[in-house]
Amino acid sequence: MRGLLILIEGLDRSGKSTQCDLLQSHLNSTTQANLYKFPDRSSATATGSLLHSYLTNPTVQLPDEAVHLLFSANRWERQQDILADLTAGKCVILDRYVYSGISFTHAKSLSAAGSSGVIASLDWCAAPDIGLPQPDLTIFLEVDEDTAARRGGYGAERYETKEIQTRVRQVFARFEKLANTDGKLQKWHTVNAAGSIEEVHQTIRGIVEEYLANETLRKSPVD
Ligand code: T5A
Ligand code: NA
Repeated sequence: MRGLLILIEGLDRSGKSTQCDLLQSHLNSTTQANLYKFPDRSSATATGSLLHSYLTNPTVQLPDEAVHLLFSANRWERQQDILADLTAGKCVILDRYVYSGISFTHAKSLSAAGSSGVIASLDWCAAPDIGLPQPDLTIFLEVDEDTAARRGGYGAERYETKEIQTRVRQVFARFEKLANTDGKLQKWHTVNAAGSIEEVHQTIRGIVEEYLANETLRKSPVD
């Protein structure tokens, strides 16, 4: 049986990476689990270092459309590895994925930070990711803006402004609404991430265990 593809999404500083690490350790005690973090800034990708400079250095200028395609390309660079892991029966945890890609570009195009003056529609934003492996479940970590802003390191990167974060939050809310009405969308679980690290971990474990125990919740085949 192929492995479970688990996506952890959320706003900046909602605790995604912390929770991905904890979930990976937990799953590794009984099965094999690999973690992919997007953007993948490592040398495993050709696009990672460019995206890292763009995010951390305000003097790096790139058209918004080009940046969007780079984020998608960065996921495509790991597509074969993800598929190989799943086929080998390993669980795969994704730290951000296509929903971050869509939300940030769309939100930015509506905000003062947008450089091109053209609104990037949700359909345009989603198009380059069509064909990537689809998660069996998405866990969305929700945290209010003030709590997120109090957590370490906030404000250091390009998109960590209140205007963009507020708009990103609105786009994510649309995904949640869609997930409840559109059978095509992967299962979406919103988790309150304002609790302690351990509380959030236990909630995530509960959701994932249900998918691991119930084969019918797993999409098949990977497409
Ligand atoms: N982006 C990304 C796009 O525009 N398009 C795309 O396609 C993709 C994939 C970088 C930016 O790229 C954009 C979105 C982003 O703006 P990133 O590399 O994921 O994306 O960003 P990071 O800075 O690594 O991660 P985040 O800011 O999103 O943080 P996390 O992973 O949500 O939070 P984490 O776990 O690192 O925790 C942050 C701090 O909070 C503490 C942690 O110890 C840490 O100090 N913390 C808690 N404190 C109290 N209670 C809890 N429950 C806590 N959980 C964590
Ligand atoms: Na992170």
